[in-house]
Amino acid sequence: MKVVILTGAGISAESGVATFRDANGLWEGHRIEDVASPEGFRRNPAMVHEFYNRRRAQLSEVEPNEAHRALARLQQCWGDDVALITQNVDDLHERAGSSAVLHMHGQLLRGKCTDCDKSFPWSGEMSVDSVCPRCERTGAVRPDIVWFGEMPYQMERIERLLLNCEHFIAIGTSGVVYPAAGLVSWAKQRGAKTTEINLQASANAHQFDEQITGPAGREVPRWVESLLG
Ligand code: BV8
Repeated sequence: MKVVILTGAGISAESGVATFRDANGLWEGHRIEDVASPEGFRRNPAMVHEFYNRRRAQLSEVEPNEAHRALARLQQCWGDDVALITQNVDDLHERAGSSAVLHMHGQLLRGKCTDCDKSFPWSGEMSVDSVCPRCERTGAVRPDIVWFGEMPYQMERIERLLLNCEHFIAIGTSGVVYPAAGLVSWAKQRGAKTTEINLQASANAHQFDEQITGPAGREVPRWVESLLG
């Protein structure tokens, strides 16, 4: 049974991490396009660094919830038959015990250098004066996050996973951002069963065979128990 899981901000909501929708397109008073785009970063790098520094710092104040832990259990029981793709940039899946998490939109706890193009772990503050740990250039370090207009990570790997996927499940995502929101139709084309767990129907709910409505913290453990028996 090949299961491919895609998670979004809704799986971390009960851990206290703000979702994009709740922010109504405004995170901490900033427009999304000003803080999550290369143009926004070019225009005002200090503001974008501050925005990500606050979110990176918040990671130490939040904990994984029962939904993250249930997916880690499923991975432990079914091994490589389960693939976990996330749009989230937090580390809650890893801290719940998940492995091989595919962060298609990057990670808060990583930086990358616009000069040498290397990516590296980064846990503290980042600024326009940060030094690249690989090439030692100053002022070329940015969050290793996929911004709007940038190519998501690991798309070839994700396409291969969907080729022989038997069950695709989307958890806590509004289904408005592509190509992530398009994964369900790739899975359907390959004959996979498609399930969505969400508080409410997402923008692409019509593409799912099964809709499980409710908070991820309650519904994901139930779904995992239904698989593990
Ligand atoms: C690309 C990192 C091309 C940033 C993110 C016009 C039409 C279609 C597409 C486009 C278009 N114009 C531009 C595009 C492309 C664009 C796009 O799709 N735009 C949308 C807005 C129209 N996409 C891109 O730019 C992507 N790149 O296309 O590149 C390309 C090709 C070749 C070469 C170069 C480039 C890149 C997109 C990635 C952007 N980065 N994140 C950061 O985090 O700081 S996106 C970000 O928002 C997330 O990662 C996620 O992907 C997305 C949406 O967030 P969700 O996770 O879905 O969360 P949201 O808040 O929206 O929803 C929460 C859901 O949870 C809700 O449904 C809610 O009901 C539910 N929920 C809440 N609480 C709970 C719950 N469910 C269960 N339990 C709960 N307790």
